[in-house]
Amino acid sequence: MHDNVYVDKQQHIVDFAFNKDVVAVFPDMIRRSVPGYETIIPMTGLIAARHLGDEGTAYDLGCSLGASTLAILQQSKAAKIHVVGIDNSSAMIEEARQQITDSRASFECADLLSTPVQDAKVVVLNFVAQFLEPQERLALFTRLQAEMHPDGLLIVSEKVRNMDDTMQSVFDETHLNWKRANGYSDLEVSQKRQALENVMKVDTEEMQLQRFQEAGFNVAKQWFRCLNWASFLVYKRLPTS
Ligand code: GEK
Repeated sequence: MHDNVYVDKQQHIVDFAFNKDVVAVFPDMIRRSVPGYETIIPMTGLIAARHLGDEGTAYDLGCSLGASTLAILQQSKAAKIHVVGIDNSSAMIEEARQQITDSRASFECADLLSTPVQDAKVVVLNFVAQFLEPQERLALFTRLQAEMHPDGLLIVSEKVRNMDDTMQSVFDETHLNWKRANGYSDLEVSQKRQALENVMKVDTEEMQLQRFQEAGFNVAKQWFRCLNWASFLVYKRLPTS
């Protein structure tokens, strides 16, 4: 379904929420709004499935409709893997349950901040930490580090901002042009930007890498970047190749 959430002029732009209107258009919205999404999700599936091997549990925190969950399942034939999708939007979870019926997956409507990930070999946070309060982020990553399997791998994708003002403008402008090229009008772009302003507080790439280290992870590497969107592989201990 085509994303037309911000097509008409709105009197008051309410803060962005993952409600039923958004759920209906979500795959179209995220594909046309997040540069690199269509690379990051299949690669998440590939990397996570390989890391899980024959058995183990992966958590897809802030799973929305379960795109990363599905990508992992598609890349693994192992019967003994389990992927748990967590989201605090009941509209998202209901739809994910309808769409993904693989018995190796389960979905739960819960706050990821209070969801244990005991012994998880893989935890995925694709475009989610950016919606948490900045002061909650280090505590979350520290807890994930403590709870995950000793060989645990965290895959984190986020919108980032730049320390360099010139490049920030260049990337912002290019993103705007990309959204226009994807069929969004100027009105849709500006209304969505306003709606997101209060709910999305974005860190720099350097802040992300430093936080992974402070949380106790051993290795953190950015593996993908397109304009202001980046993805990181974060390991509890050095992986053996
Ligand atoms: C994808 N990962 O397709 N607890 C649980 N869920 C939360 C919380 C929280 N505290 N805060 C936000 N969410 C997906 C895309 S979308 C990104 C993730 C976007 C959920 C929220 O309900 C929404 O479904 C998701 O995080 C963010 O790869 O729309 O830009």
